[in-house]
Formats: sequence, C-alpha cells, structure tokens
Amino acid sequence: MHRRLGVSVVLAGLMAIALCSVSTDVAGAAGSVIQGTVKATGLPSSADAVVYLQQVSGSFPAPAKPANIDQRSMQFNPHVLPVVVGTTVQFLNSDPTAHNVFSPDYEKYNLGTWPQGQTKDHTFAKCAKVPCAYVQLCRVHPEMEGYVVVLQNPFYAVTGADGHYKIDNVPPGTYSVGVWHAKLKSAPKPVTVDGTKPAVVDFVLGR
Ligand SMILES: [Cu+2]
Repeated sequence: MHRRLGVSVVLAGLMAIALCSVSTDVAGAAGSVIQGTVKATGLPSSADAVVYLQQVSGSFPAPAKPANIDQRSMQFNPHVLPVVVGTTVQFLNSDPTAHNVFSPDYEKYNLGTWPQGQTKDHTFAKCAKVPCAYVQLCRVHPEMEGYVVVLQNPFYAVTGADGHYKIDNVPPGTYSVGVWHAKLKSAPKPVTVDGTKPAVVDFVLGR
C-alpha cells in the first residue's frame, strides 16, 4: 500500500516536471524574429541606428540592474544606448582625466564632474512619446557625444556597421517599427508577425 503510494507520488512528480518543461519550451518558441538592414544614406557607416517597436501591449518594468555607459578613451561607450523607460543608467569614468555628463534634453540634467573609477547615475523615469533621445555631453570635452534612447518596451536592437539588426522573441501581433538615428530619419513601417515565422523590415534613412 505504502509502496504503491510512493510510486504514484514519484510518477506524478515526473509528469509535473515533464509538463513544466513542455510549457517552457512552448513559451520560449512563442516569438518571432524581426530583422533587416538600415542604410544610412551618405554616411560611411550604418551603425548606431536604433530599430524598435513603437508600442507593445503589456507593461515592461525597467531592469533591476542599471544599464552602463563608460567614458573611455574620450568617448561615450556605447555611443548609443536604448533603454526601457524607468531604467537607471550608470555612467563610469574610465579615463585618467575628469569627465562630466550633462543633457539639455527633456528634464535636463548635469551630473557634475568626477574622477577615474567613479560612477554617477541618472534614471530615465518618463517618456511621453517614444523615442525620447537624450544627447549625452561632457562640458570638459566638447567633442564627446553619446545618446540614451528611451523606449516603451525591450523589443529593440542597435545596428552594426553593416546596418543589420535583429529583434528576438516578438510576441504575435501587428506593430509599427520605428527607427531612430542621431542625424537621419525614416518613417515607421508596419509589420505583422505570427510568433513563429521571421519578418524582414528594411529602412533607408535620409535627411
Ligand atoms: Cu569628458
């Protein structure tokens, strides 16, 4: 009697594990890839364009850990950082010289000036209409420039030098795909994905 009960419990446990792994697999597969190429007309590189879904239903809490921008070799690295609204960005100074970070955009901020190895934070708490692009500048070095691009959801990608981008795991639906670039523009494009097949959306940016 006890022995049979024990076997049943073990069997039930194994079935539960099997069911769990099946549902995990299904959840993992329920998403389409949206990918393509962005051509930055007239520029030597098509890097640093942000391709993003303008609006996705649901709520997308900011990550618990801050995103990072490093001031290194007199540059903001990465040059362009997309984040979900609410994200805190931690700015690290890796150079032996003091750097500053400020932005004249939206609520405006100036984080002061700090030495090598130290960090300062700014939280991008709101964005009424995506994308909210904040230029990052340094008062000490006027040639330094970077961007934080605030978005509604985490379905975004930054293009490489060849202009290619890839957004993973997009839930089934119809979306408007936007593209942000520091100097060039293009109108958004519609896309419909079924959660399984990939979709291709290409952009040609102009003035
Ligand atoms: Cu600087």
